[in-house]
Amino acid sequence: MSAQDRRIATLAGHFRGAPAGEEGLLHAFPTMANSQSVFEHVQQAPEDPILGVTVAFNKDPSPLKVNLGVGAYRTEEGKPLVLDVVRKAEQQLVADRSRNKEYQPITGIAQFNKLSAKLILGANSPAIAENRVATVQVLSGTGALRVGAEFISRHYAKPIVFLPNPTWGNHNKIFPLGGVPQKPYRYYDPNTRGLDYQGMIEDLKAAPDGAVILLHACAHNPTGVDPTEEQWEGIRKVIRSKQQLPFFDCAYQGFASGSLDKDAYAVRTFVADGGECFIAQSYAKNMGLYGERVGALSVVCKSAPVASRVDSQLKMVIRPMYSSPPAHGAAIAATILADGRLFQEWTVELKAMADRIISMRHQLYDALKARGTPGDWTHVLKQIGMFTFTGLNKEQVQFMTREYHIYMTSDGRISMAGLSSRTVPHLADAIHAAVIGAQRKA
Ligand code: PLA
Repeated sequence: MSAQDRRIATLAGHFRGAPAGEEGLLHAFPTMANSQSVFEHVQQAPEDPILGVTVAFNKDPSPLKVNLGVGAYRTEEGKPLVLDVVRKAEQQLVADRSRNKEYQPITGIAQFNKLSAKLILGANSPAIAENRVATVQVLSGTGALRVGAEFISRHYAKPIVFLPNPTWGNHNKIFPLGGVPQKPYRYYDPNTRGLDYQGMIEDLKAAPDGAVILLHACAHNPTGVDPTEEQWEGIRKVIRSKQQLPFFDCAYQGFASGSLDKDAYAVRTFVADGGECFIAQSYAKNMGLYGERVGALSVVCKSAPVASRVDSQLKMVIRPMYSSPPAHGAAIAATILADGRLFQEWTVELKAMADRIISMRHQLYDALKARGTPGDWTHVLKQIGMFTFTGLNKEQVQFMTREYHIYMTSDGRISMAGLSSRTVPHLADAIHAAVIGAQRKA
């Protein structure tokens, strides 16, 4: 028998079935077809409170449906927007035959990192000039928070984070999973629909020295309520006097006021005092690069040698997590940030998005006034950024979804960026009916 014949004979033996005695043993393996799954006990998880709204929206066949759940910008025609400047940058990249698809360094595109730090800290930032900012490219804002949390849990003496109440629903999952337990601090006052400044200051004072304090750099999500410049100054003084560590989540730079510099105010005043901080930046909203996952994490340190060591340890967090970040989206952002003309074009398109959102605020406010909807709706005008925190409760939200096919998060948050002149009257009708209905019940 040749070697090949022997192998064929052995194979044929396998087809005839295992020799007696081994059969019982095979049945004992739980992965066999007739046994139960080893995952039988796994419970159906609930949909995500924000992204699950889109899942429900997609299933609704009604032509009236409007998705005001996720914070994603839409045009007046209700369509997703790819900025012209992004298309231009993308074309440049595609035309450049010298580009390849090699792995990126663990911390991403060096030029993107440099320009991201400059964007948030300002062109004349002494911290940048002194080389004491460690910036790494990460998977959008979420990735920045997750990498930052894990770094803090490994290297920071007080790994506990205080989050505003309420806050973006993913914060209180990201930090504990990254090894940093969380606690709330008072932020929003439902009675005034404004900032509970006194409560916030008291809670920061009561928080342990050295604790990490998460701050929304601008356009607080979900409330749309930001501190004034004087209030930021008071917050900064408390945080610095207690040697707490500010962690800025900056997901909406340019989307609050329409100006990139104005929206960086809070971060820049904290950096100007010479103290340290973390900054998570996302290009999802301001460049409309949502699905490209483009973001940066910066750690502003006291000295260049510390920043360099921090950078080396950020690599130790990233490498076993996802090895290195994707190239395409960050290359688009870097192309825009590096080219004066493209940068200028970007600021114009960004301002147009911010302005359209502000005009939606006015249209919604006017539509509610015109209907005589009970209540004070000035918060629709006053709140800042992508969202209005309407004050509608869970039942009212369910009613609006059921009767009007308007989709929003159950906390009453609506994405103003998802509205258009065409859909405002429909939303105003729905809010009006929900408010009147609740009054009748009461
Ligand atoms: N931080 C805040 C405050 C956010 O609102 C969001 C996104 C992120 C970070 C993360 O964004 P990124 O990872 O896409 O850069 N919040 C959205 C989307 C817009 C979401 O929930 O994922 C929202 O609808 O709240």
